[in-house]
Amino acid sequence: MPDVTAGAAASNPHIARYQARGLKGRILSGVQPTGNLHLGNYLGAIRNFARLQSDYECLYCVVDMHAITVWQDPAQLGSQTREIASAFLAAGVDGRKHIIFNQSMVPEHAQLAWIFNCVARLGWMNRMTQFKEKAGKDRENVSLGLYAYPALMAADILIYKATHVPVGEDQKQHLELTRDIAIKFNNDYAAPDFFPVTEPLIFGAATRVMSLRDGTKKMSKSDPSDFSRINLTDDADAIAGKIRRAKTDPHPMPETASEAEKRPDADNLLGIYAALADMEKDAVIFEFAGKQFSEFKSALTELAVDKLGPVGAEMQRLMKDPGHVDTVLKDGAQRARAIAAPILEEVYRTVGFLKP
Ligand code: AQP
Repeated sequence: MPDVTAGAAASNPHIARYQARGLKGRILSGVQPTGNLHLGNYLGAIRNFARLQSDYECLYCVVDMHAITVWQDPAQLGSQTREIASAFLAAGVDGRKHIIFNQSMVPEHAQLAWIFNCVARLGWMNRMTQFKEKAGKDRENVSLGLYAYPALMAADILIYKATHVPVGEDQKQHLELTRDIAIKFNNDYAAPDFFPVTEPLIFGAATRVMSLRDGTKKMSKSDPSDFSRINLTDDADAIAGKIRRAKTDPHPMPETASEAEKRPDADNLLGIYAALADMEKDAVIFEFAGKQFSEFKSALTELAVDKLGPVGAEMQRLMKDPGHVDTVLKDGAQRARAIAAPILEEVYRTVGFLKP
């Protein structure tokens, strides 16, 4: 694991506090329970959650309040929430040592989000590319929540004064907004260093996994084609079928990194292979240079089944035991509130709200 915090601690009193305890900081990260959890979510975020837990104090959140910024069937949302919590556990996150919870069980997130709605500027929100992509041409008809989403995300992070957030590349802009909100709050309320200026943790060979049907488009839960993504609950046959049908081009495998970059579908599959095998992409390019895609796809299938099979099987096992997952979430929420409530109290005092 790269020491991405090196150098940051000296200028950041929040990080220094954790260093005194032999840790690198406090992490908060979340995943939306919007169904179809996929390889991108796993490689870009969830797998890293487990890898970071020996160096950081971690809070991992199923962000159900973010999920309802687009319509979610109430009859499905509970099981979708348990699915994400099961993925955290199956990926190896220790729910006793760290905190796994769902966002709506900790009302302090929404309370701080309102204050951040009043700190963030409209101009900042108007620049958010994810909103533009998700709203598309139907802007007038999307929810206000979808527009305000990044302010809630800032609250998710800062209600715990988290110092680091592991995310995929697509969340980088939202993280920058979180930093802007923290800086503006600290300045506006003359509270230097009240909120940390959170550092993103974006690392690995697959920080942006692309669709298997179109190497220029992000792999996403909401893509109507199930063949565009590998779901974490896919069995070996499904994984093999999707990799076999993954879009490629008529040439043999690329021979250099610069050649791969010009061939997005091949580049994406090479990145997935590198991430799953924990190899540098250059080493994978070298290994398969000039070979046929069929040979590479067989090797990728074997690797993907080997690495994802146990995670998917453990998720399925946990999802058959909803009582256990609910206990993990409830216990996590209680421990999360114990951290969040005093921070919100400080915020309210700083803002000038009277106490009840
Ligand atoms: N394709 C991806 N490659 C790498 N990382 C990714 N993440 C998402 N897609 C990729 C990372 O997964 C974490 C959880 O994401 P999320 O579910 O909260 O929201 P999202 O980014 O909106 O995910 P999707 O799959 O793209 O959902 P839809 O289709 O609903 O928009 C984040 O850390 C994210 O970076």
